Amino acid sequence: MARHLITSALPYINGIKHLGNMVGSMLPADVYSRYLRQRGHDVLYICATDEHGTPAELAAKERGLPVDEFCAQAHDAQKAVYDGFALAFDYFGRSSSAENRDITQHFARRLNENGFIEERAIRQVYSPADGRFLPDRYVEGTCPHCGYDKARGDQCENCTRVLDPTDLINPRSAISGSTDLEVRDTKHLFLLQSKLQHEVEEWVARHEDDWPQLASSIARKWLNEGLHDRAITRDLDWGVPVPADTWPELAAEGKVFYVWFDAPIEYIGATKEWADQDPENRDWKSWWYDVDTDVRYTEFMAKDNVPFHTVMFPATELGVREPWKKVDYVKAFNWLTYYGGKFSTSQKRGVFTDQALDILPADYWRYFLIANAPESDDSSFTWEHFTATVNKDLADTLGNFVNRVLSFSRKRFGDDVPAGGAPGEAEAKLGEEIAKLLAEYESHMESLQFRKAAAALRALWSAGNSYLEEKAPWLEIKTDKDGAALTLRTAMNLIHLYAVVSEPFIPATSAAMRGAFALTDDTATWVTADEAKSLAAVPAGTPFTVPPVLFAKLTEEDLATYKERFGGEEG
Ligand code: B3M
Ligand code: ZN
Repeated sequence: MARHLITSALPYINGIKHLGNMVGSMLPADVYSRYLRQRGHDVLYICATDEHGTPAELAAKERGLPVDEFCAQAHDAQKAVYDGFALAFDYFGRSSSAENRDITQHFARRLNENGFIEERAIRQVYSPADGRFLPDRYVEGTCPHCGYDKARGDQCENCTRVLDPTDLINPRSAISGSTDLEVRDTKHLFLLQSKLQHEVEEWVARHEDDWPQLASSIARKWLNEGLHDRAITRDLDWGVPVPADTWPELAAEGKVFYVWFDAPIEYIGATKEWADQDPENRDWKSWWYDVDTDVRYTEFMAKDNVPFHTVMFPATELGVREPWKKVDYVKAFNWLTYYGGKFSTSQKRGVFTDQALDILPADYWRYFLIANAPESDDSSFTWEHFTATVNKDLADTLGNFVNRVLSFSRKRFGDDVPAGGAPGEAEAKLGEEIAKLLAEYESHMESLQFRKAAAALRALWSAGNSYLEEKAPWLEIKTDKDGAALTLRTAMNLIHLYAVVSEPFIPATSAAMRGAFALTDDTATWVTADEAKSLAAVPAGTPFTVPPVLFAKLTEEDLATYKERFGGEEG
Protein backbone atom coordinates (compact mmCIF):
# COMPACT_ATOMS: atom_id res chain seq x y z
CA MET A 1 0.00 0.00 0.00
CA ALA A 2 1.31 3.38 -0.97
CA ARG A 3 1.49 6.70 0.85
CA HIS A 4 -0.46 9.42 -0.92
CA LEU A 5 0.00 13.10 -0.21
CA ILE A 6 -2.89 15.09 -1.69
CA THR A 7 -3.40 18.84 -1.79
CA SER A 8 -6.01 21.04 -3.43
CA ALA A 9 -5.32 24.67 -4.35
CA LEU A 10 -5.80 26.84 -1.31
CA PRO A 11 -9.01 28.86 -1.52
CA TYR A 12 -8.47 32.57 -1.03
CA ILE A 13 -9.78 33.94 2.21
CA ASN A 14 -11.63 36.85 0.66
CA GLY A 15 -15.03 35.21 0.25
CA ILE A 16 -17.14 32.08 0.01
CA LYS A 17 -16.26 30.20 -3.16
CA HIS A 18 -18.62 29.34 -5.99
CA LEU A 19 -19.28 25.90 -7.44
CA GLY A 20 -16.63 26.44 -10.12
CA ASN A 21 -13.90 26.67 -7.47
CA MET A 22 -15.25 23.61 -5.70
CA VAL A 23 -15.26 21.37 -8.75
CA GLY A 24 -11.79 22.42 -9.88
CA SER A 25 -9.91 21.67 -6.69
CA MET A 26 -11.30 20.54 -3.34
CA LEU A 27 -14.13 18.26 -4.42
CA PRO A 28 -12.17 16.02 -6.80
CA ALA A 29 -9.31 15.91 -4.30
CA ASP A 30 -11.78 14.70 -1.68
CA VAL A 31 -13.28 12.09 -4.01
CA TYR A 32 -9.82 10.81 -4.85
CA SER A 33 -8.70 10.80 -1.20
CA ARG A 34 -11.78 8.92 -0.10
CA TYR A 35 -11.28 6.35 -2.84
CA LEU A 36 -7.63 5.78 -1.95
CA ARG A 37 -8.44 5.48 1.75
CA GLN A 38 -11.09 2.90 0.93
CA ARG A 39 -8.50 0.96 -1.04
CA GLY A 40 -6.34 0.84 2.07
CA HIS A 41 -3.73 3.44 1.17
CA ASP A 42 -2.17 5.79 3.66
CA VAL A 43 -3.59 9.17 2.61
CA LEU A 44 -2.90 12.67 3.84
CA TYR A 45 -5.23 15.26 2.31
CA ILE A 46 -4.16 18.79 3.15
CA CYS A 47 -5.76 22.10 2.32
CA ALA A 48 -5.91 25.55 3.91
CA THR A 49 -7.16 29.07 3.42
CA ASP A 50 -4.79 31.33 1.51
CA GLU A 51 -4.88 34.38 3.74
CA HIS A 52 -2.23 36.88 2.74
CA GLY A 53 -2.02 39.56 0.15
CA THR A 54 -4.11 42.40 -1.11
CA PRO A 55 -7.38 40.45 -1.58
CA ALA A 56 -7.48 39.74 2.15
CA GLU A 57 -6.65 43.32 3.08
CA LEU A 58 -9.26 44.69 0.68
CA ALA A 59 -11.97 42.29 1.85
CA ALA A 60 -11.25 43.10 5.51
CA LYS A 61 -11.46 46.80 4.73
CA GLU A 62 -14.80 46.32 3.06
CA ARG A 63 -16.12 44.61 6.19
CA GLY A 64 -14.58 47.19 8.48
CA LEU A 65 -12.58 44.55 10.36
CA PRO A 66 -8.89 44.27 11.28
CA VAL A 67 -7.40 41.88 8.75
CA ASP A 68 -6.46 39.18 11.29
CA GLU A 69 -9.97 39.16 12.70
CA PHE A 70 -11.49 39.10 9.26
CA CYS A 71 -9.31 36.14 8.29
CA ALA A 72 -10.15 34.17 11.43
CA GLN A 73 -13.87 34.60 10.78
CA ALA A 74 -13.63 33.99 7.06
CA HIS A 75 -11.59 30.83 7.65
CA ASP A 76 -14.28 29.44 9.95
CA ALA A 77 -17.01 30.39 7.49
CA GLN A 78 -15.27 28.58 4.63
CA LYS A 79 -14.50 25.58 6.83
CA ALA A 80 -18.19 25.30 7.77
CA VAL A 81 -19.17 25.15 4.10
CA TYR A 82 -16.53 22.50 3.38
CA ASP A 83 -17.78 20.45 6.31
CA GLY A 84 -21.22 20.81 4.77
CA PHE A 85 -19.84 19.39 1.51
CA ALA A 86 -18.36 16.51 3.53
CA LEU A 87 -14.80 17.31 2.45
CA ALA A 88 -12.73 14.95 4.56
CA PHE A 89 -9.50 16.89 4.85
CA ASP A 90 -6.95 15.43 7.17
CA TYR A 91 -6.21 19.04 7.94
CA PHE A 92 -7.56 22.39 6.79
CA GLY A 93 -5.02 24.97 7.84
CA ARG A 94 -4.31 28.67 7.53
CA SER A 95 -1.46 30.21 5.57
CA SER A 96 -1.17 32.89 8.27
CA SER A 97 0.00 30.23 10.75
CA ALA A 98 3.28 30.45 12.65
CA GLU A 99 4.26 27.16 10.98
CA ASN A 100 3.96 28.64 7.53
CA ARG A 101 5.80 31.79 8.59
CA ASP A 102 8.75 29.75 9.86
CA ILE A 103 9.01 27.51 6.81
CA THR A 104 8.55 30.42 4.39
CA GLN A 105 11.33 32.38 6.10
CA HIS A 106 13.52 29.28 6.08
CA PHE A 107 12.95 28.84 2.33
CA ALA A 108 13.83 32.50 1.72
CA ARG A 109 17.04 32.27 3.76
CA ARG A 110 18.13 29.14 1.92
CA LEU A 111 17.34 30.63 -1.49
CA ASN A 112 19.38 33.64 -0.50
CA GLU A 113 22.36 31.55 0.66
CA ASN A 114 22.21 29.70 -2.63
CA GLY A 115 22.34 32.90 -4.66
CA PHE A 116 18.76 32.87 -5.90
CA ILE A 117 17.56 36.03 -4.17
CA GLU A 118 18.69 39.55 -4.92
CA GLU A 119 17.68 42.91 -3.50
CA ARG A 120 16.67 45.37 -6.21
CA ALA A 121 15.30 48.88 -6.32
CA ILE A 122 12.15 48.99 -8.38
CA ARG A 123 9.68 51.60 -9.42
CA GLN A 124 6.29 51.08 -7.88
CA VAL A 125 2.95 52.75 -8.01
CA TYR A 126 2.51 55.16 -5.09
CA SER A 127 -0.71 56.93 -4.19
CA PRO A 128 -0.28 60.25 -2.37
CA ALA A 129 -4.04 60.31 -1.65
CA ASP A 130 -3.77 56.94 0.15
CA GLY A 131 -0.32 57.63 1.57
CA ARG A 132 1.05 54.23 0.49
CA PHE A 133 2.42 52.05 -2.26
CA LEU A 134 -0.23 50.20 -4.21
CA PRO A 135 0.87 46.64 -4.98
CA ASP A 136 -1.07 44.09 -7.04
CA ARG A 137 -4.81 44.41 -6.69
CA TYR A 138 -4.56 47.80 -5.06
CA VAL A 139 -4.30 49.13 -8.60
CA GLU A 140 -6.96 48.60 -11.25
CA GLY A 141 -7.02 49.70 -14.85
CA THR A 142 -7.17 48.59 -18.46
CA CYS A 143 -5.34 45.42 -19.50
CA PRO A 144 -2.61 46.21 -22.07
CA HIS A 145 -3.17 42.82 -23.74
CA CYS A 146 -6.94 42.52 -24.13
CA GLY A 147 -8.33 45.92 -23.23
CA TYR A 148 -10.46 44.64 -20.32
CA ASP A 149 -11.10 47.76 -18.22
CA LYS A 150 -11.33 46.12 -14.78
CA ALA A 151 -7.96 44.38 -14.88
CA ARG A 152 -6.16 44.11 -11.55
CA GLY A 153 -2.53 44.96 -11.02
CA ASP A 154 -1.50 41.33 -10.54
CA GLN A 155 -3.50 39.53 -13.20
CA CYS A 156 -6.12 40.22 -15.83
CA GLU A 157 -9.21 38.22 -14.98
CA ASN A 158 -10.34 38.36 -18.57
CA CYS A 159 -7.31 37.03 -20.47
CA THR A 160 -5.57 35.48 -17.37
CA ARG A 161 -2.25 37.19 -18.19
CA VAL A 162 -0.06 37.96 -15.22
CA LEU A 163 0.52 41.68 -14.93
CA ASP A 164 2.56 44.22 -13.06
CA PRO A 165 0.67 47.23 -11.67
CA THR A 166 2.75 49.55 -13.82
CA ASP A 167 1.55 47.73 -16.98
CA LEU A 168 -2.04 48.94 -16.55
CA ILE A 169 -3.43 51.66 -18.78
CA ASN A 170 -5.39 54.41 -16.98
CA PRO A 171 -4.53 53.05 -13.52
CA ARG A 172 -6.57 53.97 -10.42
CA SER A 173 -6.32 53.14 -6.73
CA ALA A 174 -8.58 50.31 -5.64
CA ILE A 175 -8.75 51.88 -2.18
CA SER A 176 -9.73 55.45 -2.90
CA GLY A 177 -10.28 55.41 -6.66
CA SER A 178 -7.67 58.14 -6.97
CA THR A 179 -6.09 58.45 -10.40
CA ASP A 180 -3.40 60.76 -9.07
CA LEU A 181 -0.76 58.06 -8.96
CA GLU A 182 2.98 58.33 -9.18
CA VAL A 183 5.80 55.87 -9.54
CA ARG A 184 8.44 55.83 -6.79
CA ASP A 185 11.56 53.83 -6.06
CA THR A 186 11.45 51.14 -3.37
CA LYS A 187 13.60 48.10 -2.55
CA HIS A 188 12.33 44.55 -2.90
CA LEU A 189 13.60 40.99 -2.93
CA PHE A 190 13.68 39.24 -6.27
CA LEU A 191 13.64 35.53 -6.82
CA LEU A 192 16.09 34.83 -9.64
CA GLN A 193 13.95 32.34 -11.47
CA SER A 194 15.93 32.93 -14.66
CA LYS A 195 18.90 31.18 -13.00
CA LEU A 196 16.68 28.17 -12.31
CA GLN A 197 15.13 27.92 -15.77
CA HIS A 198 17.36 25.10 -16.91
CA GLU A 199 16.83 23.00 -13.80
CA VAL A 200 13.07 23.49 -13.88
CA GLU A 201 13.03 22.52 -17.54
CA GLU A 202 14.85 19.30 -16.76
CA TRP A 203 12.54 18.56 -13.89
CA VAL A 204 9.41 19.22 -15.97
CA ALA A 205 10.79 17.09 -18.79
CA ARG A 206 11.13 14.17 -16.39
CA HIS A 207 7.50 14.50 -15.21
CA GLU A 208 5.33 15.97 -17.92
CA ASP A 209 4.66 12.69 -19.73
CA ASP A 210 2.79 11.51 -16.66
CA TRP A 211 0.74 14.68 -16.34
CA PRO A 212 -2.53 15.35 -18.11
CA GLN A 213 -2.05 17.37 -21.24
CA LEU A 214 -3.69 20.46 -19.76
CA ALA A 215 -1.00 20.66 -17.07
CA SER A 216 2.01 19.85 -19.25
CA SER A 217 1.02 22.22 -22.05
CA ILE A 218 0.67 25.14 -19.64
CA ALA A 219 4.02 24.31 -18.01
CA ARG A 220 5.65 24.16 -21.45
CA LYS A 221 4.17 27.45 -22.50
CA TRP A 222 5.58 29.18 -19.43
CA LEU A 223 8.99 27.62 -19.84
CA ASN A 224 9.08 28.58 -23.50
CA GLU A 225 8.30 32.17 -22.64
CA GLY A 226 11.25 32.03 -20.25
CA LEU A 227 11.27 32.32 -16.47
CA HIS A 228 11.59 35.90 -15.31
CA ASP A 229 13.02 37.10 -12.04
CA ARG A 230 10.10 38.10 -9.86
CA ALA A 231 9.63 40.40 -6.89
CA ILE A 232 8.66 38.21 -3.95
CA THR A 233 8.09 40.95 -1.39
CA ARG A 234 5.42 43.60 -1.02
CA ASP A 235 4.66 46.78 0.92
CA LEU A 236 1.74 45.40 2.90
CA ASP A 237 0.83 45.09 6.56
CA TRP A 238 -0.40 41.54 6.34
CA GLY A 239 1.90 38.73 5.30
CA VAL A 240 4.93 36.68 6.29
CA PRO A 241 7.51 39.27 7.41
CA VAL A 242 10.86 39.35 5.69
CA PRO A 243 13.23 37.88 8.33
CA ALA A 244 15.20 40.59 10.09
CA ASP A 245 18.26 38.36 10.62
CA THR A 246 18.83 38.23 6.87
CA TRP A 247 17.37 41.52 5.57
CA PRO A 248 17.34 43.99 8.51
CA GLU A 249 16.64 47.03 6.37
CA LEU A 250 13.69 45.56 4.48
CA ALA A 251 12.32 44.04 7.67
CA ALA A 252 12.48 47.46 9.36
CA GLU A 253 10.50 48.91 6.46
CA GLY A 254 7.84 46.30 7.21
CA LYS A 255 8.09 44.36 3.93
CA VAL A 256 6.32 41.04 3.74
CA PHE A 257 6.53 38.18 1.26
CA TYR A 258 4.25 38.15 -1.76
CA VAL A 259 1.25 35.89 -1.26
CA TRP A 260 2.19 33.59 -4.13
CA PHE A 261 5.56 32.99 -2.48
CA ASP A 262 4.15 31.73 0.83
CA ALA A 263 0.89 30.14 -0.42
CA PRO A 264 2.34 26.93 -1.93
CA ILE A 265 4.73 26.64 1.00
CA GLU A 266 1.58 26.44 3.14
CA TYR A 267 1.01 22.93 1.77
CA ILE A 268 4.02 22.08 3.91
CA GLY A 269 3.07 24.59 6.61
CA ALA A 270 -0.42 23.11 7.00
CA THR A 271 1.07 19.63 7.27
CA LYS A 272 3.16 20.91 10.14
CA GLU A 273 0.05 22.55 11.67
CA TRP A 274 -1.57 19.11 11.47
CA ALA A 275 1.41 17.46 13.15
CA ASP A 276 1.67 20.15 15.83
CA GLN A 277 -1.83 19.20 17.00
CA ASP A 278 -0.61 15.72 17.92
CA PRO A 279 3.20 15.71 17.81
CA GLU A 280 3.51 12.28 19.46
CA ASN A 281 1.73 10.54 16.62
CA ARG A 282 2.18 12.71 13.56
CA ASP A 283 5.35 13.27 11.63
CA TRP A 284 5.02 16.05 9.07
CA LYS A 285 8.52 15.65 7.68
CA SER A 286 7.85 12.04 6.80
CA TRP A 287 5.48 13.43 4.12
CA TRP A 288 7.68 16.18 2.77
CA TYR A 289 11.36 15.78 3.42
CA ASP A 290 13.62 13.35 1.65
CA VAL A 291 10.74 11.10 0.63
CA ASP A 292 11.03 11.27 -3.11
CA THR A 293 10.03 7.70 -3.84
CA ASP A 294 8.12 6.84 -0.64
CA VAL A 295 5.29 9.29 -1.13
CA ARG A 296 3.16 9.95 -4.19
CA TYR A 297 2.12 13.61 -4.27
CA THR A 298 -0.95 14.67 -6.26
CA GLU A 299 -2.08 18.28 -6.59
CA PHE A 300 -5.54 19.45 -7.68
CA MET A 301 -6.18 22.87 -9.16
CA ALA A 302 -7.89 24.93 -11.85
CA LYS A 303 -5.87 25.81 -14.92
CA ASP A 304 -5.04 29.38 -13.89
CA ASN A 305 -3.04 27.98 -10.96
CA VAL A 306 -1.01 25.56 -13.07
CA PRO A 307 1.97 27.87 -13.81
CA PHE A 308 2.55 28.42 -10.10
CA HIS A 309 2.48 24.71 -9.36
CA THR A 310 4.37 23.28 -12.32
CA VAL A 311 7.01 25.94 -12.71
CA MET A 312 7.28 28.55 -9.96
CA PHE A 313 6.86 26.48 -6.83
CA PRO A 314 9.13 23.73 -8.19
CA ALA A 315 11.69 26.45 -8.98
CA THR A 316 11.51 27.60 -5.36
CA GLU A 317 11.82 24.05 -4.05
CA LEU A 318 14.76 23.32 -6.35
CA GLY A 319 16.53 26.54 -5.37
CA VAL A 320 16.28 25.74 -1.68
CA ARG A 321 18.73 22.87 -2.28
CA GLU A 322 17.09 20.63 0.26
CA PRO A 323 15.20 17.45 -0.60
CA TRP A 324 11.63 18.79 -0.32
CA LYS A 325 8.99 16.65 -1.95
CA LYS A 326 7.89 17.89 -5.36
CA VAL A 327 4.63 17.13 -7.09
CA ASP A 328 4.26 13.83 -8.96
CA TYR A 329 0.89 14.36 -10.60
CA VAL A 330 -0.85 17.63 -11.43
CA LYS A 331 -4.59 17.22 -11.90
CA ALA A 332 -5.72 20.39 -13.61
CA PHE A 333 -9.26 21.46 -14.48
CA ASN A 334 -10.79 23.77 -17.05
CA TRP A 335 -13.58 26.17 -16.11
CA LEU A 336 -17.07 25.37 -15.01
CA THR A 337 -19.18 28.09 -16.60
CA TYR A 338 -22.63 29.30 -15.65
CA TYR A 339 -24.79 29.04 -18.76
CA GLY A 340 -21.64 29.35 -20.85
CA GLY A 341 -20.53 32.57 -19.12
CA LYS A 342 -18.31 33.32 -16.18
CA PHE A 343 -19.43 32.77 -12.61
CA SER A 344 -19.27 36.31 -11.30
CA THR A 345 -19.28 37.42 -7.70
CA SER A 346 -19.73 41.09 -8.48
CA GLN A 347 -22.59 40.55 -10.93
CA LYS A 348 -24.11 37.88 -8.67
CA ARG A 349 -24.20 35.29 -11.42
CA GLY A 350 -23.83 31.67 -10.53
CA VAL A 351 -24.12 29.61 -7.40
CA PHE A 352 -22.01 29.93 -4.30
CA THR A 353 -21.16 26.91 -2.23
CA ASP A 354 -23.08 28.09 0.83
CA GLN A 355 -26.19 28.82 -1.26
CA ALA A 356 -25.94 25.41 -2.89
CA LEU A 357 -26.13 23.73 0.52
CA ASP A 358 -29.10 25.91 1.45
CA ILE A 359 -31.01 24.39 -1.44
CA LEU A 360 -30.03 20.74 -1.38
CA PRO A 361 -27.77 18.37 0.56
CA ALA A 362 -24.15 17.98 -0.47
CA ASP A 363 -24.52 14.63 -2.25
CA TYR A 364 -26.70 16.15 -5.00
CA TRP A 365 -23.93 18.65 -5.76
CA ARG A 366 -21.03 16.30 -5.29
CA TYR A 367 -22.41 13.84 -7.79
CA PHE A 368 -23.51 16.38 -10.36
CA LEU A 369 -20.30 18.37 -10.22
CA ILE A 370 -17.96 15.41 -10.51
CA ALA A 371 -20.05 13.72 -13.19
CA ASN A 372 -19.72 16.95 -15.20
CA ALA A 373 -16.27 18.05 -14.11
CA PRO A 374 -14.52 20.33 -16.64
CA GLU A 375 -11.79 17.81 -17.30
CA SER A 376 -11.04 17.78 -21.01
CA ASP A 377 -12.84 21.05 -21.72
CA ASP A 378 -14.86 23.76 -20.03
CA SER A 379 -18.28 22.52 -18.97
CA SER A 380 -21.41 24.52 -18.36
CA PHE A 381 -23.64 24.52 -15.33
CA THR A 382 -27.31 24.99 -16.13
CA TRP A 383 -30.24 24.42 -13.81
CA GLU A 384 -31.94 22.38 -16.53
CA HIS A 385 -28.99 20.01 -16.71
CA PHE A 386 -28.66 19.88 -12.95
CA THR A 387 -32.31 19.03 -12.26
CA ALA A 388 -32.44 16.51 -15.11
CA THR A 389 -29.30 14.76 -13.83
CA VAL A 390 -30.53 14.66 -10.25
CA ASN A 391 -33.87 13.24 -11.34
CA LYS A 392 -32.52 10.66 -13.72
CA ASP A 393 -29.33 9.41 -12.09
CA LEU A 394 -29.85 10.04 -8.41
CA ALA A 395 -33.61 9.92 -7.85
CA ASP A 396 -34.57 7.30 -10.46
CA THR A 397 -31.61 5.09 -11.16
CA LEU A 398 -30.17 4.90 -7.65
CA GLY A 399 -32.71 6.20 -5.12
CA ASN A 400 -35.77 4.57 -6.57
CA PHE A 401 -33.99 1.23 -6.97
CA VAL A 402 -33.01 1.19 -3.31
CA ASN A 403 -36.44 2.13 -2.04
CA ARG A 404 -38.34 -0.10 -4.38
CA VAL A 405 -36.31 -3.18 -3.50
CA LEU A 406 -36.31 -2.67 0.25
CA SER A 407 -39.98 -1.62 0.53
CA PHE A 408 -41.21 -4.47 -1.63
CA SER A 409 -39.15 -7.06 0.19
CA ARG A 410 -40.33 -5.84 3.58
CA LYS A 411 -43.92 -5.91 2.44
CA ARG A 412 -43.72 -9.45 1.13
CA PHE A 413 -41.01 -11.08 3.23
CA GLY A 414 -40.73 -9.05 6.41
CA ASP A 415 -37.78 -7.32 8.08
CA ASP A 416 -34.99 -9.76 7.18
CA VAL A 417 -33.22 -10.36 3.89
CA PRO A 418 -35.10 -13.29 2.32
CA ALA A 419 -33.30 -16.48 1.39
CA GLY A 420 -34.73 -17.77 -1.89
CA GLY A 421 -33.16 -20.40 -4.07
CA ALA A 422 -29.64 -20.72 -5.42
CA PRO A 423 -28.41 -18.06 -7.88
CA GLY A 424 -29.17 -18.88 -11.50
CA GLU A 425 -28.19 -17.72 -14.94
CA ALA A 426 -29.50 -14.17 -14.54
CA GLU A 427 -27.48 -13.72 -11.33
CA ALA A 428 -24.33 -15.12 -12.96
CA LYS A 429 -24.74 -12.71 -15.86
CA LEU A 430 -25.34 -9.83 -13.48
CA GLY A 431 -22.26 -10.74 -11.43
CA GLU A 432 -20.07 -10.74 -14.54
CA GLU A 433 -21.44 -7.38 -15.59
CA ILE A 434 -20.94 -5.85 -12.14
CA ALA A 435 -17.37 -7.16 -11.89
CA LYS A 436 -16.57 -5.72 -15.31
CA LEU A 437 -18.04 -2.29 -14.49
CA LEU A 438 -16.32 -2.27 -11.12
CA ALA A 439 -12.97 -2.87 -12.81
CA GLU A 440 -13.70 0.04 -15.17
CA TYR A 441 -14.65 2.26 -12.27
CA GLU A 442 -11.44 1.39 -10.43
CA SER A 443 -9.25 2.03 -13.42
CA HIS A 444 -10.83 5.44 -14.08
CA MET A 445 -10.43 6.40 -10.44
CA GLU A 446 -6.83 5.31 -10.47
CA SER A 447 -6.13 7.43 -13.54
CA LEU A 448 -8.07 10.35 -12.02
CA GLN A 449 -10.62 10.39 -14.85
CA PHE A 450 -13.52 11.54 -12.75
CA ARG A 451 -16.18 11.95 -15.42
CA LYS A 452 -15.48 8.46 -16.69
CA ALA A 453 -15.49 7.10 -13.15
CA ALA A 454 -18.90 8.73 -12.60
CA ALA A 455 -20.15 7.16 -15.81
CA ALA A 456 -18.98 3.73 -14.65
CA LEU A 457 -20.67 4.26 -11.30
CA ARG A 458 -23.88 5.24 -13.07
CA ALA A 459 -23.58 2.10 -15.20
CA LEU A 460 -23.28 0.02 -12.03
CA TRP A 461 -26.50 1.56 -10.76
CA SER A 462 -28.20 0.97 -14.12
CA ALA A 463 -27.18 -2.67 -14.20
CA GLY A 464 -29.24 -3.18 -11.04
CA ASN A 465 -32.25 -1.59 -12.67
CA SER A 466 -31.95 -3.78 -15.77
CA TYR A 467 -31.68 -6.88 -13.61
CA LEU A 468 -34.74 -5.88 -11.62
CA GLU A 469 -36.79 -5.11 -14.74
CA GLU A 470 -35.77 -8.41 -16.26
CA LYS A 471 -36.59 -10.47 -13.17
CA ALA A 472 -39.67 -8.40 -12.21
CA PRO A 473 -40.03 -9.84 -8.70
CA TRP A 474 -43.46 -8.18 -8.35
CA LEU A 475 -44.68 -10.62 -11.06
CA GLU A 476 -42.34 -13.45 -10.16
CA ILE A 477 -43.78 -13.60 -6.66
CA LYS A 478 -47.13 -14.67 -8.03
CA THR A 479 -45.78 -17.92 -9.41
CA ASP A 480 -42.35 -18.47 -7.80
CA LYS A 481 -41.92 -17.12 -4.30
CA ASP A 482 -38.41 -18.51 -3.90
CA GLY A 483 -37.38 -16.97 -7.19
CA ALA A 484 -38.67 -13.57 -6.10
CA ALA A 485 -36.82 -13.91 -2.81
CA LEU A 486 -33.57 -14.68 -4.66
CA THR A 487 -34.07 -11.63 -6.88
CA LEU A 488 -34.61 -9.37 -3.86
CA ARG A 489 -31.68 -10.77 -1.94
CA THR A 490 -29.46 -10.23 -4.98
CA ALA A 491 -30.79 -6.68 -5.39
CA MET A 492 -30.10 -6.00 -1.74
CA ASN A 493 -26.56 -7.15 -2.23
CA LEU A 494 -26.32 -4.66 -5.06
CA ILE A 495 -27.49 -1.93 -2.68
CA HIS A 496 -24.72 -2.87 -0.27
CA LEU A 497 -22.18 -2.86 -3.08
CA TYR A 498 -23.45 0.56 -4.24
CA ALA A 499 -23.05 1.83 -0.69
CA VAL A 500 -19.39 0.83 -0.71
CA VAL A 501 -18.38 1.96 -4.18
CA SER A 502 -20.44 5.20 -4.24
CA GLU A 503 -18.85 6.49 -1.05
CA PRO A 504 -16.28 8.77 -2.70
CA PHE A 505 -19.06 10.56 -4.60
CA ILE A 506 -22.03 10.55 -2.22
CA PRO A 507 -20.75 9.74 1.27
CA ALA A 508 -23.91 10.57 3.24
CA THR A 509 -26.18 8.54 0.96
CA SER A 510 -23.68 5.70 1.04
CA ALA A 511 -23.81 5.67 4.81
CA ALA A 512 -27.62 5.56 4.68
CA MET A 513 -27.56 2.64 2.24
CA ARG A 514 -24.98 0.75 4.21
CA GLY A 515 -26.79 1.46 7.45
CA ALA A 516 -29.94 -0.17 6.08
CA PHE A 517 -28.41 -3.58 6.77
CA ALA A 518 -27.70 -4.77 10.29
CA LEU A 519 -24.67 -6.84 9.35
CA THR A 520 -22.71 -8.36 12.20
CA ASP A 521 -19.43 -7.65 10.48
CA ASP A 522 -19.47 -4.77 8.02
CA THR A 523 -15.92 -3.48 8.10
CA ALA A 524 -14.85 -4.23 4.53
CA THR A 525 -13.93 -0.98 2.81
CA TRP A 526 -13.95 -2.21 -0.76
CA VAL A 527 -15.34 -4.96 -2.97
CA THR A 528 -13.17 -7.54 -4.71
CA ALA A 529 -14.00 -8.81 -8.18
CA ASP A 530 -15.05 -12.15 -6.70
CA GLU A 531 -17.36 -10.50 -4.22
CA ALA A 532 -18.83 -8.43 -7.05
CA LYS A 533 -19.48 -11.62 -9.02
CA SER A 534 -21.08 -13.56 -6.19
CA LEU A 535 -23.10 -10.67 -4.70
CA ALA A 536 -23.36 -12.44 -1.36
CA ALA A 537 -21.92 -10.03 1.22
CA VAL A 538 -25.37 -9.59 2.76
CA PRO A 539 -26.59 -13.07 3.72
CA ALA A 540 -30.19 -14.19 4.01
CA GLY A 541 -31.61 -13.45 7.44
CA THR A 542 -29.85 -10.08 7.83
CA PRO A 543 -32.25 -7.58 9.39
CA PHE A 544 -32.75 -4.43 7.36
CA THR A 545 -34.67 -1.16 7.46
CA VAL A 546 -36.01 1.01 4.64
CA PRO A 547 -34.22 4.38 4.64
CA PRO A 548 -36.15 7.57 3.87
CA VAL A 549 -36.20 8.56 0.18
CA LEU A 550 -32.55 9.05 -0.75
CA PHE A 551 -32.97 11.76 -3.39
CA ALA A 552 -36.00 13.98 -3.83
CA LYS A 553 -37.22 14.45 -7.35
CA LEU A 554 -36.92 18.06 -8.46
CA THR A 555 -40.02 19.51 -10.08
CA GLU A 556 -40.61 22.05 -12.86
CA GLU A 557 -41.51 24.44 -10.08
CA ASP A 558 -38.16 23.88 -8.33
CA LEU A 559 -36.42 24.56 -11.61
CA ALA A 560 -38.31 27.81 -12.09
CA THR A 561 -37.51 28.88 -8.53
CA TYR A 562 -33.78 28.24 -8.96
CA LYS A 563 -33.66 30.13 -12.24
CA GLU A 564 -35.56 33.02 -10.76
CA ARG A 565 -33.25 33.22 -7.77
CA PHE A 566 -29.94 32.76 -9.55
CA GLY A 567 -30.58 33.96 -13.06
CA GLY A 568 -30.62 31.78 -16.14
CA GLU A 569 -29.25 31.87 -19.63
CA GLU A 570 -29.23 35.63 -20.17
CA GLY A 571 -26.29 37.79 -19.07
N1 B3M B 1 -5.38 31.02 -3.61
C1 B3M B 1 -5.43 31.14 -6.06
C2 B3M B 1 -6.85 30.79 -6.25
O1 B3M B 1 -7.61 30.73 -5.31
C3 B3M B 1 -4.73 30.68 -4.86
C4 B3M B 1 -4.29 29.27 -4.90
C5 B3M B 1 -3.11 29.07 -4.04
S1 B3M B 1 -2.52 27.47 -4.18
C6 B3M B 1 -1.05 27.45 -3.36
O2 B3M B 1 -7.19 30.61 -7.40
ZN1 ZN C 1 -6.38 40.98 -20.35
